[in-house]
Amino acid sequence: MIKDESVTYFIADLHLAQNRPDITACFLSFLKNDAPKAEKLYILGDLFEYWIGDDDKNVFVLEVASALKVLSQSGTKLYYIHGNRDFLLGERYAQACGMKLLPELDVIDLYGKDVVIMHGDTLCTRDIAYQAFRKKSRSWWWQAIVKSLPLFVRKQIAENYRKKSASATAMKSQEIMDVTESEVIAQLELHHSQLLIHGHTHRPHVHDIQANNAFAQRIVLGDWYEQGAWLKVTKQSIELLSQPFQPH
Ligand SMILES: [Mn+2]
Repeated sequence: MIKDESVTYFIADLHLAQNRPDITACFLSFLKNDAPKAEKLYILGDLFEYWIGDDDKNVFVLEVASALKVLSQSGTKLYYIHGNRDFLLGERYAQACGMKLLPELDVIDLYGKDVVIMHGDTLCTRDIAYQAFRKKSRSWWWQAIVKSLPLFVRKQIAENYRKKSASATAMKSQEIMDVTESEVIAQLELHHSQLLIHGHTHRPHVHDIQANNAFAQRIVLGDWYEQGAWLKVTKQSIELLSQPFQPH
């Protein structure tokens, strides 16, 4: 397929899981039919519902890797930023997918504009308990301990964590779960940027804001629980798009 040199896609929060074949089917169709048109595809975290290590090789994750690899070999450049669910996704799996791992915050040149990209969990500064866990779980010692555990133990921990996380999320207010506006502005000003793109909150929207004493925007990507969702950026336009799941 011919690449459109001036199209870039952004996706996040697919939460791919073996028990959700409808999401996987929609994603594989996106990789085959839509993504090849773009010169670049940025995956801004939570591609998977959870990730316990690159050594957890099953048919499901290998199928996703090979579909991404086909896309990268067709010439679309793939970039990946970790989410809060799949932050243990490593260099080995990224290579199998043909995607480049980016730092948790990156400033990219998007058709002449400096744009800040991230998963978005670091913007939710009012969620003190989560930020404390995040800090611990990104440390080398925590990751070394977890990676040394046998696969079945890590699976158990991930299952327990998901259950705990779901009940903790249900308890927290909508406000705590959303980004802190002042943190958004602080990041835009720190990086001299007028556009921030992130996922995580599952509230797709283009927010018009003010930063650096000028017009700025914060774009939130949609999740894939009910439909496929991506952001299409060209030299002239910015568009949040979605695609319904195929009936089966
Ligand atoms: Mn997330």
